Amino acid sequence: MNIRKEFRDMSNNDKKAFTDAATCLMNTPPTRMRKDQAADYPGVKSRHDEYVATHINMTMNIHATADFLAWHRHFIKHYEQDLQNLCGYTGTLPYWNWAKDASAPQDSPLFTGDEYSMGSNGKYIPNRSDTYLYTQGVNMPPGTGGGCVESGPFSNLTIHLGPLDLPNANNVNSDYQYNPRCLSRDFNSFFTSQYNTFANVTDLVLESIYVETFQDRMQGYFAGDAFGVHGGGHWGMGGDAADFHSSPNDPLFFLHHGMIDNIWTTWQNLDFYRRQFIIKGTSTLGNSPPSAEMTLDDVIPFGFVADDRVFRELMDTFAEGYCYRYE
Ligand SMILES: [Cu+2]
Repeated sequence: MNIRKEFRDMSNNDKKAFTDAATCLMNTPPTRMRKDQAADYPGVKSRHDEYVATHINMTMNIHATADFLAWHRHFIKHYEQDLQNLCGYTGTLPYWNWAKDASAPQDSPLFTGDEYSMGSNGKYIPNRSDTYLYTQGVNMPPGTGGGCVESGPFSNLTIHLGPLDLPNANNVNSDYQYNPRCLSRDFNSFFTSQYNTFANVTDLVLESIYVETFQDRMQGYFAGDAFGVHGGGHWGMGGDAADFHSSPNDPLFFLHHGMIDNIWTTWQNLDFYRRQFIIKGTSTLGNSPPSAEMTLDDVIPFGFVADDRVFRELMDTFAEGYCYRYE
């Protein structure tokens, strides 16, 4: 049994081993993209980029779908395995319990910017105005950073893909365009204090009887809850982690989705007999364009990340090939 810990509960040595391995993956060449595909994916320069490109490619089929939770579970599980197999990491994937930092994520011990942190906030860019987010109908105030990650792990990083749909950014013109730049962050309590508190998590888990309610509310497709814990976390991190398509550019993506997976397992475990294999929905974002209801026998693709998997195999963290739990 592998135990996934909250990042702040790890020893300094383990924290650094994790961020070293995450950096290593960004310096490891692609492993699954064939040479003859490289011309179609000019921005894919590393193994890490294969995760980003796969997420870009599948964005409209893995969010607000039946397999949102399962797809991201397997995506981050494979990331954990790559850290171990390609970069000599002996630990497990940490998660970030943002509820502990919901009032001021920029002050979190995870982001002090020392060598045992997940890297700092982005450099503060003053004098920015609010941004209207059309999809959610929300006026977003500027966050506490906005520029490049300044210190600690990931501060000397060059990322290659995206952004595709980030407000106030130079978005790329084509999906896999090569766009070298620093990693940016912009922690913003406007989101986390509304959507990522302990009360948000408990209400989500305890009030969602049906999986469709649970997954919709988590992603914020719910009247009066425009972001949910999933969207609140992404926008609360800001910068590259807030780009709908290319958010896995920031290694923090994998800690955020660890927390999302943690919440899903908690919800499943409250009534495991009924919830272990319960799914609901289609394979297109919000069923647009309309598509068939997914079943547990469906084969789910993982692009450059991993082999295809049968949906049913992704439903239980104690199943064959998994065997992990959250502490
Ligand atoms: Cu995603």
